[in-house]
Amino acid sequence: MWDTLWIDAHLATMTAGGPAYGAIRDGAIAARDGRIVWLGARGDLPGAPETLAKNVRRCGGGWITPGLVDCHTHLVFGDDRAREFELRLEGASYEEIARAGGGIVSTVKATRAATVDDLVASAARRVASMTRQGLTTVEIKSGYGLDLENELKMLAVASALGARAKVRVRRTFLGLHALPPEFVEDRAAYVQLVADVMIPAMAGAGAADAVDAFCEGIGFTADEVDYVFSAARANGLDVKLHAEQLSNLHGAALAARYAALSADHLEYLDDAGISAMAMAGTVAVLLPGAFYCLRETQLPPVAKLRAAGVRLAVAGDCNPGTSPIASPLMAMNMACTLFRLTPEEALVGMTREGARALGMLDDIGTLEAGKACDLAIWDVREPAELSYWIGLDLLRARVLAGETIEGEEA
Ligand code: DI6
Ligand code: FE
Repeated sequence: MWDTLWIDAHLATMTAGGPAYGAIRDGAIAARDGRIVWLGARGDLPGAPETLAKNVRRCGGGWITPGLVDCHTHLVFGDDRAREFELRLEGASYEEIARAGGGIVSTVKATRAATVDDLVASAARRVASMTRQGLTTVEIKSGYGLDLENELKMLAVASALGARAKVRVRRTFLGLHALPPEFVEDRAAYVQLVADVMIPAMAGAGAADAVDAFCEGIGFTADEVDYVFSAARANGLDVKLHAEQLSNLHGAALAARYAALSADHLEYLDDAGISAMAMAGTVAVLLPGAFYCLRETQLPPVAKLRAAGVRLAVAGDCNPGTSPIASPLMAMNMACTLFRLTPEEALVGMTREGARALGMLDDIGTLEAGKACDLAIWDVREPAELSYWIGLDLLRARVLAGETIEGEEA
């Protein structure tokens, strides 16, 4: 007997190669022990619903998608940067503010001063907004501690959020985010500390799942990233990279050389970077929220990425500086409006490709028998509505590992 069977809904399985959205109209999906054990057309159920499952949930004729997967966030941080938002509206650029000691470094000060409890409380509010939009997996980066103790503190907060908000959390160590104030005279020493001390400590403690870096004029050079990536690999950690966001330092090609899970942002990506990513199977993570908030005009080369067969994920980049957005659906809307993704690509990007970008596609990201039963159940008539509406409450229920966490099905 199954634990739970959901009916009266269409399924957007998000599997590739079949109909749009991998749709199964008038479908049914069943879970046992937290995993999907059966899905298909309701007419193909092997018996009457009540004879098949302990709980039968009716979904009002809406759509069931995989729970949303936001594969790139920095949602743990102290304080906020509303003041910097005002300065930018008065004409200061993001880079000017960063070079003047504001920007990321100001969040580092606030994050170092915050306790674990402070950080859990402020971040829990942001995660709650996201789970109310069907989020079941989120990646959370460190990068506002910039010393071992505070980076570990941030990753511990990330883990605590998973249990508290009932989401799956992937933790990424972003040591090369900004140069901490105490190392301004000696960048090489900081890069060495990250590679030779912090990464082995993170790996030894099982504190992080992957390593990221900010490869940028105001961040770190490709050589510095290269050095840190070899340490990550030597310690058995996956890598990913903030690449080509504000300029082209050929970070995506470097990431591809390390078979990175993803290269993210990519506004200034060139043709060589696209081919390298295609060859390596590195996912392109598009972050339209940062593009929007920075009023960027250089578009990522979406059509060329598509043509080269590079997989496209969409993520929120929730952070206090360039993307104060706690809404995966808003990121999907922006991916369509600003980057010209189709609504189907946007949803694929926030489910299947987000999961691939986290190395979790075997377990989540599509509706398939054997995967974790993480579902978002929506009051929509067509899945395109998920990218279409702005600010409308669309979620009917959220299911994590077979358990209804939020909302209710009759
Ligand atoms: N790129 C971004 O958009 C964020 N980090 C990064 O490497 C910005 C983070 C911040 O401004 O606090
Ligand atoms: Fe980011």
